[in-house]
Amino acid sequence: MTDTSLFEPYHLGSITISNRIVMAPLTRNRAGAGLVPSALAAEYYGQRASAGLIITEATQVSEQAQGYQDTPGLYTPEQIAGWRTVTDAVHAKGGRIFVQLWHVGRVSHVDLLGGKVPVAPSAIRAETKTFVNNGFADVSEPRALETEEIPGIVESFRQAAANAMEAGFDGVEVHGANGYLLDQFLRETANARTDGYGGSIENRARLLLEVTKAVARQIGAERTGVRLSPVSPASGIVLSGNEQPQFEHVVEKLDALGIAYIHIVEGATGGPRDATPFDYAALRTRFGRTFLVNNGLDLSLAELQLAGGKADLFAFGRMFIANPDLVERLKAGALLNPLDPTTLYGGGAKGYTDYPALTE
Ligand code: 8OZ
Repeated sequence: MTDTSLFEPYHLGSITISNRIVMAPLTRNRAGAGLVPSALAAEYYGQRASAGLIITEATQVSEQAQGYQDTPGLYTPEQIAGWRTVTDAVHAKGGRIFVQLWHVGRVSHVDLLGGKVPVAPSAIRAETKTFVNNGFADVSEPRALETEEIPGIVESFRQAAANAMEAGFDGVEVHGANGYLLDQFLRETANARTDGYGGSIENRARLLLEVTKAVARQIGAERTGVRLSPVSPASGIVLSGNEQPQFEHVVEKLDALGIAYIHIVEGATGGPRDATPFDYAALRTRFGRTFLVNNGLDLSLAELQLAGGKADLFAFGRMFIANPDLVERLKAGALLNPLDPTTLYGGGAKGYTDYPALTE
């Protein structure tokens, strides 16, 4: 046991963050025309700059990568400029911010893709819905990516990582979780490929590792993190029972790439932490640098995990939506604002930038 505090600085890669509390990536569906983050986004993230680290909402690496209405991108000059206003707002208040880079794969709809069909490891539709045309709809039937198309996917992540540096981000988190493209490749239930990207633990991990390597080469391994959700059924993922060896392999290989952190969603994303047994300590022992955990944490659980050496950093999601000054509130033992679930996705300032801080 150690007596380290959540509220003291921590060295993450080559930066120092002011505490061990991280704002988790949170989709809010409020991007403006051209899928550019709005002025409100700069205000929203700036309000939350006392987090040790902010990880942005999932952000598309290309047009093909979009799966929901009004989620931002990082592949046009306008999007880069929009994100620059966000990173400036956070840095002006002494905060640090990584962008989460995202390709949704099969979790999309033809109406979001200019009539094109979503791409996936295999032509297996997910039993899940997306948000499109101002309502929920079943995701479209996907098509399997040709082997020749895979380098283009890797390149889109590399280019978006380069764009992230231009936009002033401190680093990049590769979204390998929650049933999106890279996670789809990891799963036997979504990936039936017979080329080098399917058919074995090593092959299913290949795309995630190629993407991470390309991002790390572009911006530095010390600025690169990866998010994983080993046993989450998010976005229609069907578990196979073989998650333990699959994810142990992934983490060993990520460790060898020298990246700054892995970010583990424990249990079902936004749901129970322990519905499916999984040995997270076996991932921690395979990774030499920062271990960031998330899902349904509160202050006492985070303190317990820190004291027990189970993780280094702790990401809070819903609590950060409702409490811009979450770090100060946790430190003071203050009451927390309740979350308004009706304003999570889409809309404007209401439920976005109007949650009060303690001092207001
Ligand atoms: C909620 C709604 C839409 C997308 C994830 C990017 O689960 C998401 C997401 C969450 O990682």
